[in-house]
Amino acid sequence: MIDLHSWTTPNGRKVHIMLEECGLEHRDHPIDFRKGDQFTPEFLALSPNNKIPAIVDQDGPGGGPYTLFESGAILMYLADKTGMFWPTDARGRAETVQWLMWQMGGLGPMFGNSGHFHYYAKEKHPDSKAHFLSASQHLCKVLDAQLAGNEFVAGKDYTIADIAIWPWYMDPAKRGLVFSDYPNIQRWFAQIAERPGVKRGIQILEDIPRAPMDDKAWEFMFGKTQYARR
Ligand SMILES: N[C@@H](CCC(=O)N[C@@H](CS)C(=O)NCC(=O)O)C(=O)O
Repeated sequence: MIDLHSWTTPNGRKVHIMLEECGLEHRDHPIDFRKGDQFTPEFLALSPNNKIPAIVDQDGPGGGPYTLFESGAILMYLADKTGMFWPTDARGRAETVQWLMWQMGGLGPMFGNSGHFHYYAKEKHPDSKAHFLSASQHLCKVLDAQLAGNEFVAGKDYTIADIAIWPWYMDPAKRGLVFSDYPNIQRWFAQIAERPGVKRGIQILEDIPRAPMDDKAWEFMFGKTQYARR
């Protein structure tokens, strides 16, 4: 049994999809960061960086509970645990890790910041908005070119690299991106959207009532509480 502590954002959803794709049993615990759930002592004990997702595998390595945070690390751990979506040959595995790192270090932060300046930022910073949009558009061009010659991100097989990237394209307009500019990404996105495990994964925690995006929520997410020393 895996205890999942998460929310319906791209970093959360990649783990939700992986759990469903692998057929792993899980109990879901919502962390609504508009309510400040990410700052409870119980959650910080699992995820000291106050970010979702975190998991506790009740049947961890060597037996007993094992806690892990950082979505990329969780995907690799679950892939190791199940042997799924993780090529066994050295070349295939390195390609998968390469694109996973590309997502974790590049696409995630750039899309997140582009979303921030298009959607959440209280003050409009045209330079910041343009900078993160250009960086995101650049990453889309790189991915679109990769998918022009490959069915999946790391080649012919569906891997954790696809699972890590896919949820970031669920709402491209929120980040200022025009999806039709990237036809190969659109083809890949539509193909993966049809997978039953993906359909189930994106339903996880969807029905939980969420707190409104008001001043209190903004303070938790981007104000003093977010950056307090703990
Ligand atoms: N590198 C981390 C990023 C996690 C992350 O940024 N999570 C966001 C939601 S997508 C979060 O928990 N935000 C709540 C907060 O910052 O307080 C990962 O991939 O797990």
